[in-house]
Amino acid sequence: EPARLEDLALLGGPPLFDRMLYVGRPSMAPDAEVHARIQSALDRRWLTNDGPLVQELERRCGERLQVPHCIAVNNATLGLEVALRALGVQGEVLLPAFTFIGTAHAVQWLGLTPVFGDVCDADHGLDPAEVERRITPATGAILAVHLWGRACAVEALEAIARRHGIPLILDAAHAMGCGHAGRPLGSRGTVEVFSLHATKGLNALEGGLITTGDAALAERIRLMRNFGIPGEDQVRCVGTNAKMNEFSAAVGLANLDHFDDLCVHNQQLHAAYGAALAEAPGLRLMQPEPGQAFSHHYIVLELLPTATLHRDQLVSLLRAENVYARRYFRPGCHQAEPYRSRPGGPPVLPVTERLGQTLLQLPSGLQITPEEAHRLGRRLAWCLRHGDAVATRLPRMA
Ligand code: T4K
Repeated sequence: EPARLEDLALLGGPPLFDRMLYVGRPSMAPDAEVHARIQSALDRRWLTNDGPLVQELERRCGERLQVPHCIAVNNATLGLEVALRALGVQGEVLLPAFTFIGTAHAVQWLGLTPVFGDVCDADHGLDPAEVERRITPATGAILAVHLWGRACAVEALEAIARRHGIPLILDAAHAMGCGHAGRPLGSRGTVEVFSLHATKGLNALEGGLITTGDAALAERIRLMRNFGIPGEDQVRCVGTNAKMNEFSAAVGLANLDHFDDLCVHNQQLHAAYGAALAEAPGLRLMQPEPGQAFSHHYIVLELLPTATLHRDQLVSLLRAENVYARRYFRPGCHQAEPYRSRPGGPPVLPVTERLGQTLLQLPSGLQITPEEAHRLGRRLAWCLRHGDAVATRLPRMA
């Protein structure tokens, strides 16, 4: 515990950690296991185009997610694009503004029109009441996000989509290892799309998975992933190149062998942060949905109105301590280009705008031990307990 303000690294003390801790630092299987799988691809001289490692990854992830069809792609953004295209979505797509910009860009890139709604305070997912308010005959699909791996309001959103006869696409980029209603996420809505990006809990360097129970849709997705080519000398429809390569699948498979252990480690980190922050005034640590599987990959803090420091002041304090905390997601998509410059200007979305000002994410994964997480939590708690004094020594925040 710092005894004096000057013990904080930003005010001249030594940093809490002797190396930088990052949000998004990849957790990797032992090098030898990664190398062995990559070597197997080299030995086969089969490097991409639906290779054996990609097929193995699809099979194992499909089993794990308890979903009949699991199709690997080269990233989740293209995965969303291929899913939207394979569903023949036209016109407007209703989605939350509080998400990674890639969710919105996938829609815009296809020449569809993203229509932004606000999110629920409780789970940071698309608010069904907002969907009801904004849905029109021009709405071609609903695209909701399981943010931080917590299920969005899937039951309500499925009901709205069914009533309007439109598909529900779920951005499950964060949701590997996470469940809802006693099952893994991945089989809700019409189709779900996971990310296997390096910063994700299960990583394949770059990659994604599209999951669905609809066999005909799965077949269209497989075709579109590979230029619309079903086999030699045939082209059945328009397609793109959304194929995962064998090196990515090799990394994904090696990491999959250790993924359950990683989730346990992350749960221990979450508990250590939670214990240290229990007494911190004005701050809430995001909790999983009770009783459901959770990866704890995202450690998300929310600064409450009673907090003595602004979120950005905490981020500066942490950077000096060698903790690269992040401020996902700001600005909200509605306030990012090209959307903010659309005629009529961006809608006012109070929850999205507040969360963009008050959330921060802390490091997780193998780079940090539970003991270190506890130390970091205690430093944060100390700063908040002495927030009034700390604030007088920091540059003024807007
Ligand atoms: N939907 C949602 C809800 C998403 O969050 C995402 C992606 C997508 C869709 C699209 O999925 P993909 O098409 O990417 O499969 C990062 C990721 O690039 C992005 O995948 C992710 N969401 C997003 C939340 O985070 P940036 O712009 O924040 O990345 P960057 O370069 O600032 O890196 C993040 C942190 O990770 C840094 O602090 C450093 C650390 N890092 C990163 C990489 C790549 C490492 O330590 N090592 C690394 O190799 O977007």
